[in-house]
Amino acid sequence: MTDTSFDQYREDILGRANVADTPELIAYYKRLKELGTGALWTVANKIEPWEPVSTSVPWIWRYKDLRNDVMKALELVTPEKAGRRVVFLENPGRADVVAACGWLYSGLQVMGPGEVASSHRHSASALRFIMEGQGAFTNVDGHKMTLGANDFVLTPNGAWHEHGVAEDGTPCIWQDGLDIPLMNALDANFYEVHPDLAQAVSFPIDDSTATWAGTGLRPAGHVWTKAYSPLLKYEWAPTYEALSKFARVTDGSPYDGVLMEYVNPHTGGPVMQTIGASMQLLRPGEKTKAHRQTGSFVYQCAKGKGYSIINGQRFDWQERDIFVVPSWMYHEHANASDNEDACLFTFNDLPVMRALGLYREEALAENNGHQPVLTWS
Ligand code: GTQ
Repeated sequence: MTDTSFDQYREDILGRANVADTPELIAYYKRLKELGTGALWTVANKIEPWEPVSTSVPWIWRYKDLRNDVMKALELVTPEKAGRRVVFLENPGRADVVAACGWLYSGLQVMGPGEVASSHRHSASALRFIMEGQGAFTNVDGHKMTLGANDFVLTPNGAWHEHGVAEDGTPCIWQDGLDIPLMNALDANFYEVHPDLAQAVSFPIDDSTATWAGTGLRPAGHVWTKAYSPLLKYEWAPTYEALSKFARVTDGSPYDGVLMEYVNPHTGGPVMQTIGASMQLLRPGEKTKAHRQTGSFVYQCAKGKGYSIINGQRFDWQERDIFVVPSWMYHEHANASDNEDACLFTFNDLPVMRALGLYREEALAENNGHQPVLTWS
């Protein structure tokens, strides 16, 4: 039996919609449309597929292709006029909702020395992953933080935030990640500009890491009631050190190598309510097996080089390249170097999947867990 005839057979015996058009039915559908209605059996198989069918496509944005054009925005618009000077990443299947993948937005923000983008807050949860430049900072609810390459910083929903670069800094580019499309899908997106355009720095610089980043320690007597992590910045050096140490004592996951999640030190849970993030290390020459998950994933290569096979398509990546894995698509990763680690930063919507009881994962059973490569880019 071919695949198509098997699907037909399943639909015939398992009660899936399978109604052939007749002139009477076509006239009936027309009439239903006039009434602002429709016959469920004409759309049932589409709106209730056997399993998730993402309209997002696996995709890669290579930094060598984007960098010059992102820098060019420095000359073309000011942060005052643009609000945020950002080149967003548009998934070809999600242009209508300005998503990089699923319900996740991503963009590359660029700022020059001495520039500041005005303070605002919104329902969308946001994060930054620093790509290059010296002197970047962000101020989140009065907590000002200095930022360096591969630092991961939160600007949680409802928190005032503004970004900038010190006078003596260099042009900085960082990746923004937000759940703007999800907030819009839920019709729940509010946006507010700070009454003073800039907010005060209310705490000592980098107080969040000084207070909450102690390994295995938490500040005695500190009360934290917000739904997101009190640790707002996760620096690269301790992150890489944690991964390197863990790699000495674990084989890691067959699908992800050595993967560690950024967590809220207060709860041990994800950093924000809707967005989770992790960093994974692939050892020299390591090749993982394929699995698939409900959830959308936006990756940035933070170190090294390699490739990922996503839904049968191979994407070669190196430091600063960004690629996406849509929900329920098989993916596997490989480190292409024989002597250097490769590290992949990821943000995702797993906290939403888990909170709603929708999280699933499945290993590829066939072919020893590896996908055949159908296309290569
Ligand atoms: O910095 O708050 O790329 O609100 C898109 C929307 C960045 C931000 C983006 C935003 C921001």
